[in-house]
Amino acid sequence: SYSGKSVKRLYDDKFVTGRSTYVDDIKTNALYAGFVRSNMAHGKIKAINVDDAMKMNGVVAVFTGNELNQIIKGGIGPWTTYIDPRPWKIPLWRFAQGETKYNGEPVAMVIASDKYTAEDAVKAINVEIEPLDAVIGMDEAKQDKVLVHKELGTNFGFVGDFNAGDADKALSSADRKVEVEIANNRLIPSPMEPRGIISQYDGVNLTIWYSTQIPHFARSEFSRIFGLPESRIRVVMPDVGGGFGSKAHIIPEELAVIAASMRLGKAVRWTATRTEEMMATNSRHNVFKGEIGFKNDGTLVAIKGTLDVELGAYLTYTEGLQPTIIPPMIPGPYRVRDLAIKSRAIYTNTIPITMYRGASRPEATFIIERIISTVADELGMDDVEVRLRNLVREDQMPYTNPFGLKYDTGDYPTLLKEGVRVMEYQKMKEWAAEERKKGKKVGVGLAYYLEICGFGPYEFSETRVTDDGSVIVSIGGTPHGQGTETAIAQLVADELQIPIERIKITWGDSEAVPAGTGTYGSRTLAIAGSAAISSSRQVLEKMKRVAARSMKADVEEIDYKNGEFVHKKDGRKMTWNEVAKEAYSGREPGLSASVMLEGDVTFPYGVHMAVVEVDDYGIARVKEYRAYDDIGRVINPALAEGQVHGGGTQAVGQALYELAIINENGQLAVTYADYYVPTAVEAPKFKSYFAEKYHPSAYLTKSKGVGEASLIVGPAAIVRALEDATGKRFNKTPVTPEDILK
Ligand code: MCN
Ligand code: MO
Repeated sequence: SYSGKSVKRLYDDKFVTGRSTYVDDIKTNALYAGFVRSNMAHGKIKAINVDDAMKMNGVVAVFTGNELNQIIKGGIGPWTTYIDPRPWKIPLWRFAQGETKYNGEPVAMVIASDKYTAEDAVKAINVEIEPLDAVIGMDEAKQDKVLVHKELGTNFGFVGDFNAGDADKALSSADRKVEVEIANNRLIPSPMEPRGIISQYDGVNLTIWYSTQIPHFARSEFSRIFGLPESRIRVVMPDVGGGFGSKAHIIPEELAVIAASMRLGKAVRWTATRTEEMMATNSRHNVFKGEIGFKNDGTLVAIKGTLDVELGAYLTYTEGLQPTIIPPMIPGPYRVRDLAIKSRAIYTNTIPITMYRGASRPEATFIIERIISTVADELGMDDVEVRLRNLVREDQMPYTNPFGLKYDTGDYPTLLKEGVRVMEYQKMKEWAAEERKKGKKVGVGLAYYLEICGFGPYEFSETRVTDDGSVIVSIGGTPHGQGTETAIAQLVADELQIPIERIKITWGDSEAVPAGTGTYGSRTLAIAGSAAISSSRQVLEKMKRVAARSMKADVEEIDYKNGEFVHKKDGRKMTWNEVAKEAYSGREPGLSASVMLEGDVTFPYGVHMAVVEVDDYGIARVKEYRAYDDIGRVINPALAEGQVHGGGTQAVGQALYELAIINENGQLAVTYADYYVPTAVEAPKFKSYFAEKYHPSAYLTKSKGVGEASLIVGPAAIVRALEDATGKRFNKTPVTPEDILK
C-alpha cells in the first residue's frame, strides 16, 4: 500500500526544472494593466490628469473608478461560506471613486501594450488628492472621532460577545488574578509568486487565469459582481506559487482587470510587483487585553477581556473570520469554562487585512499559551506541569468546549508527556541552563496547541477511468505547494489497488472540475482526499458491474483484487484494462463517478519546542525546532514534515523578524529591506515527529490537517524560549532586538 509512506511528489519535475506555468508565464497577446495609487491615507480625489499618459505610444486607455464601477456592479464582500454578514457593518468596496481610504489604494488604471509602457504611463498620471482626516492606529480608531467610512457612523465593523459560564464569579473566587495584554502585529504573507490575473472577454464568455486558492468561489463572486451567469465564466488556476491563505481573497485591482477586459473586449493582464504584492496582502494584527484568574495549584479558572482585530480600510473576504473564530478557540485544549470575551473588529485608514496561514488559530493559540505560561511564572510552576494540570483529560473526550466546539478525538495529556520525552525537552532545558551559566543567552521553550481544521461544508471529487485504464481524479481542493495531490493519489491507488503511476490528480479549472471549495484551513487531505476515496470506490463498483455484465454474471459473483475482476465460482477473470476498454465499447456508458462529500471540522493537536540563542546585539536565532503532533493517520510523512518545516520557518519570521511597518501617513514600508522574511539561513534545524498512537478524524482518510500547525503554535514556543534565554517577559510578536535589549 502507498498510504503511510513518503512517496515522492508526483509533479515536482516541472517545478525543479523551471517548466511550471504561473499566470505570468502564460503567453498571450493581452494588454497590460498598471495602477496609479493614492499616496494619502484618506483624501478626496479632486482630479486625475491623464492627458500626458494618453499621448504616450502604446497606451490604450486610462480608467478611473467612475468608469470601472459601471462594470463592477457588486462590491467585494465577506466569504459567506463561513462569515455571517448580518452582524457586520460593511462598506461598499469597489474601485476607489471620489475618496481614497488608504495609502496605496489604486485610484486609476492604465491599459498599455506592455508592462513597461504601463509603468511609464502610471508615472505620467497626476492625481490631485485633497487630504481628509485619517485614522491610522487602532487605538485612535476606537475613539470613533475620525471615521474611515462616514456612512457607517462608526469604525467598529463588528462587535460581539462570547460569553461562557460566569467569568466575573470565577474571577472573584480565584486565588490569584493577573492582567494580561497579548498582541500580534501586522504581517505580510509573502508567497514566492505574487498575485496575478489574465482576463479575456470575447463578448460572450469570460475566461480568467488567476493565481488563487478558490477558483470556484471566485467564479461565483465574479458572476455576482459583474452580473454574468456562472456558465459564461471560466476561472483557471494554473500553477500557484504559494498563497498561505492570502489568495483566498479578491482585490479591486483584479476586478479592474476583468472590468477593463470586458470594456475593451480584449485580454488584459496584471502581475503584481513585489511592492504591489506587499500592499495587496497584509495580515494578522490584533490585541487581547484582559484579566485571568487561577488557583494556587495552577488551575486556570477564568478569562475575561477584549479582543481587538484590525480590518484596515475595508472588510476583505477572509478577515471577518478572525473576530468570530479566535474567541471560541481561546480555551484551546484546556478545561477553563468561565470566559467573557468581547470581540471587536476595527476599520482604520490602512491597507485592508486578510487571513494568513492558521487564520485565527495562531492568534487564539498565542493568547492562551501566553496565559498558561503567565500562570506558570506567577506560581513558579513548570511549563509541562501547569499544562498537565489544565489539559482536557482523555475520559472527557469527545469534549464540548465552553463555546460549543466539539473536540473530536485525542489524548492531550499523554501527547504532552510523550512529546516532552521524544523531543528531549528536559535535557535541552538543563543544557540551556548550563550554557547560561557560561554566559551564553540560550533558551528552550515549548507551547501546546489544539486547532480546528478540515472545514466543510463540502468538497467535490470525480474519478474517471479512461479507455486505456488510466485514472483521472478531479478534486475541488486546490493544492498550491503542499503536495496534497500526491497524498490523494496514494489514497486512490490503495482504494483501486492499482499502481500510483496510473493516476492523475487534477484541479483548479472551474470547467474541468464541476464544483469545488478550495484549499485552506488544512482541509484538503481530509475532505478532498475522502471525497476522492469515495468517488473511486463508486467507480470500482461500476467496473464490477461492467465486468459482471460482460461475463454474464451477477455483480455479487465478482470479486476484485489487485487489478483483476474474478468470478468467484468459475474463476473467469477480466483485467482492469479489459474492463476499462469494455466500458468504452459502445455497449457501456463510460466510467466515471462523482461525489459531493459533506465534511465537518476535526481537531489536531501537538506540542512544539524551540531552542533560541540571542547575541549581544539582541538578535535572536532559532537554532532548533522540534514538533510532536497528532494529526490522525499520516498519509505521507515527508509531506507532513515538509509542512512542519515550512510553517516553522514562517513562525520564526512572525516571532522574531517580520513586522509590517506603517507610518503616520498610513504608508507601508514596502521592501524586504524593511520587512525581514526568514530565508534558509534563518531556518532552524527541524525534527518533526508524529504521535505513534494517533487519534483519527471521522473522515475516510482518518487524517487531520497539518498544513498550518507550526505557524499556529511556533510563535508561542519561540517566544517562550526567548523568555528562558533572557529572563524577560514578552507578550507580543515579533519580539525585536529593541525589545530584547530594553
Ligand atoms: N498530510 C499528510 N497526513 C496528514 C495530514 C496532512 O500526509 N494526516 C499532508 C498532505 O498530504 C499535504 C500536507 O500534509 O501534503 C498538508 O495537508 P493538509 O493539512 O490537508 O492541508 P491542505 O492541503 O489543505 O493545505 C492548506 C494549508 C494552508 S491552510 C496554508 S495557509 C498553507 C499550507 O497548507 N499554505 C501553503 N501549506 C502551504 N505550503 C505551501 N508550499 N504553500 C502554501 O501556500
Ligand atoms: Mo490557510
